[in-house]
Amino acid sequence: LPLFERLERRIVDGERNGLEADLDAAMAEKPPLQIINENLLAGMKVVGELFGSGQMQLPFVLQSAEVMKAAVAHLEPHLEKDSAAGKGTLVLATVKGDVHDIGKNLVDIIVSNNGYDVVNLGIKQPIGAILDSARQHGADAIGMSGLLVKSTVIMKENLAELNARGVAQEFPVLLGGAALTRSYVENDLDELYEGEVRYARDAFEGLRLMDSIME
Ligand code: B1M
Repeated sequence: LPLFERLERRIVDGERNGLEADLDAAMAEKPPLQIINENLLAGMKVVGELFGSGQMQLPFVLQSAEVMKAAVAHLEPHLEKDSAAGKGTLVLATVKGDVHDIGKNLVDIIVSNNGYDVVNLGIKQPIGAILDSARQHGADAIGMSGLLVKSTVIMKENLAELNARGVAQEFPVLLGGAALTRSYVENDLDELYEGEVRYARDAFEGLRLMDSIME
């Protein structure tokens, strides 16, 4: 297979051997961010489709996820970085009950490479822990990621909890993850949150929203 198709295929097949050499060759052709967006994420999309249609079993999905993570880790030091720093602080987590973190970690990379401090709390984070961290770090926004349909319900509960604790005005909330839709966030969730709640389709929209919050 040609190089870029092979990279996509590596994600689908969970094939790690020779990954770094292929990535280095790819970086000679185009910027690392473009490799992530055009080739690696394309592979993850295929994995999602195969898994969703029952043609791929969970252990293989996990292998694909591991190759994806290794690939991003290899590219990360080569990503372009904005020399600005201290633009603001984002506390970021995958919500309670959800282990998916590839998308969240991409948000971390993109936002932190563009001048923000990101406190990445990891996966399965209850709202209490997220709020404690946001207070401790004087966060400018809270970011929650979730990929399960169940997580959209958790996000709703989390927003209600932030309302109840009286911190909604203090913490704008960014939400992202494949189970969400823009209309669910902007219509259903926006209604119930007393502060600002915004949907980010991808890591770049997350960055743009941080920029608009800090304006
Ligand atoms: Co899971 N899984 N999984 N899985 N998995 C999905 C989400 C699923 C849609 C697959 C499917 O059926 N087609 C399905 C959910 C169905 C549903 O809820 N209705 C599913 C399921 C069912 C499950 C399990 C329940 C399976 C099981 O155990 N029987 C289980 C859940 C465990 C749990 O969470 N409690 C499970 C487990 C796993 C693995 C561990 C094997 C692995 C995750 C490994 C890891 O993350 N470390 C995994 C994977 C890899 C997937 C798919 C295939 C790929 C997800 C991914 O990494 N995509 C996924 C299929 C899919 O999403 N269609 C699937 C790439 C990533 C870059 O995209 O995270 O969407 P994403 O992030 C995007 C944007 O959404 C956005 O930016 C990113 C791009 O720039 N974004 C944000 C994300 N968060 C953001 C936050 C922001 C802003 C933007 O601001 C705060």
